[in-house]
Formats: sequence, structure tokens, C-alpha cells
Amino acid sequence: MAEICRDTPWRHDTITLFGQTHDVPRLTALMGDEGVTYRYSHLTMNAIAWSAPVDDLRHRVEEQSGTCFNSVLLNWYRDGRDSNGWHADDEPELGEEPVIASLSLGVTRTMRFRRRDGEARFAVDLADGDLLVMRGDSQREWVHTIAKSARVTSGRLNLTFRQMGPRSSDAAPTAPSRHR
Ligand SMILES: O=C(O)CCC(=O)C(=O)O
Ligand SMILES: [Mn+2]
Repeated sequence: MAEICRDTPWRHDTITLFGQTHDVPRLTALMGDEGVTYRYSHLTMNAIAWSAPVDDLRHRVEEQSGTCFNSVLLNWYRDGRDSNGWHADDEPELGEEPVIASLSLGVTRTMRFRRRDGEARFAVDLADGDLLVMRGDSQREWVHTIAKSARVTSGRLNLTFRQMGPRSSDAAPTAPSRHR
């Protein structure tokens, strides 16, 4: 964790929602195979090359989850003031039912899940070394968040491994599908 936090060129983006500009409440980076881009909340991120320790983690996570990944979004929550608002990872380039493998390092933080229809909710504490694999309808039917926590005074690094295809609007007309 220390090596990745030290060596990653972190972004501290701002996002504009409903005409208001906010700092993203954490540091982020996108690593991946050449040409991978990810658009969310009006931001476009071009993947930077895999660093050796993150590529090593990718292979171990691929083995554990039985899935291949061409990219990873890194989130560095410097302390409990950093957070990640309610959202689903449902951008078109992720495909219909994406498998997203989320590796947590550092201090334990609580991840909350809520069904979009309001019918259910639950929470999981994600501790150092935990691997959470989201699949099936988990992005279509549910949203998730990492809330702020006044008690947390140290850092957490989270890596969400993803398989990203082109957006169908960007794909060449002959592309067979956006599930790649
Ligand atoms: O930090 C986490 O555990 C969740 C990160 C997340 O939901 C995301 O990057 O989309
Ligand atoms: Mn997410």
C-alpha cells in the first residue's frame, strides 16, 4: 500500500454537477491496458500504464475471482473525511452485468449497499486485504457508498478492477458487441 500510494500520480479532480463545482473527496488514478478510457460524472480518465505492484495485484485478483481485467480505478481515502458518494458502476463501457473486483488495503471502512427500489440495504466492513467481488445485478439493482467517518484517522487504498470495453457510440460499426 505504501509503495502504491507513494508512486502513483494521483489526480485530485473537481466535478461539476447541476452547475456546482466540487472537489472529488478522495484521490484517484486509472491504470490499464493502452487505450482504455473511462467516463463518469462528466470526467474522462485515460488509463496510465500499469505499475509493477498494481499489475502484480491484478494477476492475483484475476486468479481469485476467475475474471480478466484490463483496468483498475484506484481510490485513496486519506482519512475519514474522504468518501465516495452513492453510485453504481453502470457506465456503458462496463457492459450489462460487469464483474468488479474490489481490493481494500489499510484502515477498515464501511461500504453500504442499498437497492434502488429501497427494498433492502446492508453494509460490509472492508478490512486490510479484503476482496469484494460484485457481479450479476449488483450495479443495475443496487447503489453503494463509502461514507465519511469521524473516527477514521488513517488511510485506505481501494482498487476496483474492471473490464472496460468501448462505449457502443464510440465503437467501430463492425464491432460485434460492447462486451469485450
Ligand atoms: O472504496 C471502495 O471500496 C469503493 C470504490 C468504488 O465504489 C468505486 O471506485 O467505484
Ligand atoms: Mn463503485
